[in-house]
Amino acid sequence: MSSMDGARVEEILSGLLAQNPSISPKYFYDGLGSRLFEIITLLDEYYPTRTEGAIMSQYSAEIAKAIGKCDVLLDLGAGNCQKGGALFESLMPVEYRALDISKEFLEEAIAGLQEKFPQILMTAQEFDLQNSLSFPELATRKKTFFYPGSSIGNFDPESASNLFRNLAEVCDGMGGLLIGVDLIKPLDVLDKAYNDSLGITAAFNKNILLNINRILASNFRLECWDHYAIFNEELGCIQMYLRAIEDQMVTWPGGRRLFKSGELIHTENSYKYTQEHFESLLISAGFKSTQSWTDSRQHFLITYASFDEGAVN
Ligand code: AVJ
Repeated sequence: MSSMDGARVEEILSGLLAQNPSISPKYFYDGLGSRLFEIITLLDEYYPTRTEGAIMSQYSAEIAKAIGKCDVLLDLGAGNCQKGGALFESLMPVEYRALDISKEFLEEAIAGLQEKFPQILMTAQEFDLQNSLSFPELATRKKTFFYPGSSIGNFDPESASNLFRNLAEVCDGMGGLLIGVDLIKPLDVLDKAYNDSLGITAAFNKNILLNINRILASNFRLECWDHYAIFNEELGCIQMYLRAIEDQMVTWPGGRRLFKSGELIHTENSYKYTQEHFESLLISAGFKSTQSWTDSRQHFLITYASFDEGAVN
């Protein structure tokens, strides 16, 4: 076991053994989980990905104009680099850096993009956004960060704020952040998006236990757990849990835990914002201005936060 694996095991165990057990949503994305998420994005009920794509393509010229000359484009949580690559035509960055928690998809994706855009310098970097960002080698360069998909929704507002502060600092008065976030909307729309009729979100949620079994050599049994997703109005987020169907003992080398029938393991928070709240977080973090774009139903928001005093919307 590498030290990295040891740290992962520690993190997972402390979540599983806590009074209110939890597993970090980053453990959703093993090979199967990443594919299940891709299927979620194809569901009628799951509006975010499709809506974000429509806003990005409808306003691509305005977005490119707001960003201006793009030197280094840093893609946070790049995955298959599809969304980052879609910006190349309009932004034409000098350099593209794809960051993600796993390098697995990155290198292949970059190889494909490099063929289409040989003039752009492209690199992949393994990175967990729970850690703070710093790019000393890019100190004098104008940096445009790209964080699409409402991945920011997995952070609570205070942690989101800290990430924004970190990004504003790294930008050092130049460039900015282009970010997609899910908006607060009628409950039934939210509910359907996380309780889809095909049960893909349920499979996505339960698959986290298969991944944990692999990492911990634990013995979670999927038939003993139900998917449970609910909007927490107080916090403003969708919360996903796995609910024990019956009393059960789960064991792993060196430990075990009894889960009582009905007990919950928290697997994800997905925060939703109003435009006003989201923009105010960015401004408080140090960005000078924001410009936002949304769809006609106001389901999703794209914001560019920058250091240009002019770009007020
Ligand atoms: C990738 C975090 C944006 O919160 O909607 C989809 C993940 N979870 N269905 C989201 C997810 C359940 C997704 N994010």
